[in-house]
Amino acid sequence: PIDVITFGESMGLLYPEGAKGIGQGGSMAQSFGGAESNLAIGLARLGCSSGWFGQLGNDPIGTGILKALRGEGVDISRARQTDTGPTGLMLRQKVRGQSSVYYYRKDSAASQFKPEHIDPEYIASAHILHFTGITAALNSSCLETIRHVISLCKANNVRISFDPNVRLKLWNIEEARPVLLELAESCDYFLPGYDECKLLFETEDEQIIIDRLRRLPAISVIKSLNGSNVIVHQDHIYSLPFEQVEHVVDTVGAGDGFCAGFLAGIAKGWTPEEALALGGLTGALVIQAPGDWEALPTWEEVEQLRGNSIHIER
Ligand code: KDG
Repeated sequence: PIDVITFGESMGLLYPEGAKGIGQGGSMAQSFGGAESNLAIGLARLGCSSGWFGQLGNDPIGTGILKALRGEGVDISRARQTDTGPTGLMLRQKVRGQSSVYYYRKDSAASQFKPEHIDPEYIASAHILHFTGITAALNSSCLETIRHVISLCKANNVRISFDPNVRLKLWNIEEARPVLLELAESCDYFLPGYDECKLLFETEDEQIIIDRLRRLPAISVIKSLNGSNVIVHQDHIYSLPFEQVEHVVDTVGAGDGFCAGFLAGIAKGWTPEEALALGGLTGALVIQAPGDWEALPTWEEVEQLRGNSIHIER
């Protein structure tokens, strides 16, 4: 069995080195990103078993992503490289403190993922299956693939974790809302950000948002509500203030880092409240360095940072 299996689109990532913006000359640094592979790396570093799958192009970027994931200890036995499209790319820059992303992912290999590419036995081998709303946004065959995976999870008692990861460059909120709410109904762990809750529930009212989350079957975790991360489950609400962060370098990947820590805690058999503390720590570490996943901590680093306070192994 694998603690957490996830799937989605991973892409090459290019960002300017130094002070120049995209299109202004100068050199670009190479990395890769993808919410789901970020999460899989985070889990592996925290000592959990994790698997990632999806389609990549038969190109050096795709090969590099697979090598890096393998090197991090992520199981990629079901990941595929195909000739039907390239590996997607994203360019990112930070200008005057504001990050922007430019996608080059239309018709990518990942976007051609279909239900028949899923290995049911692999899905059944997971304790937890995680996906994000980014995959749902790609196109209808990717959304159908998610629905197929959900039905396999339900048939095999695999718990489902879902991060809506609203990306308004991929679809508009009117298209996204019904789909993401449908997926939220079918998961066991729903992991939205507070800003995403506002978009999904069409309100700025904190109480209404909490009431809507209470009606979901899932344990919901609101990432980032007034300086805290908050668990909402029926009548139970538990709020934990953010970790102190001295210097925020790059907030991209913070949500994935949080989810990795939270699910690592759940996979280790901790309570959601204990898992929330680990998620808060891993999310806080990611934003103190550039890149989406590079600063994700190992379990040893977590122990060093925390002394014994987070050591709740059962
Ligand atoms: O969550 C961080 C992601 O935004 C990044 O890694 C890229 O998956 C990504 C996307 O589609 O935006």
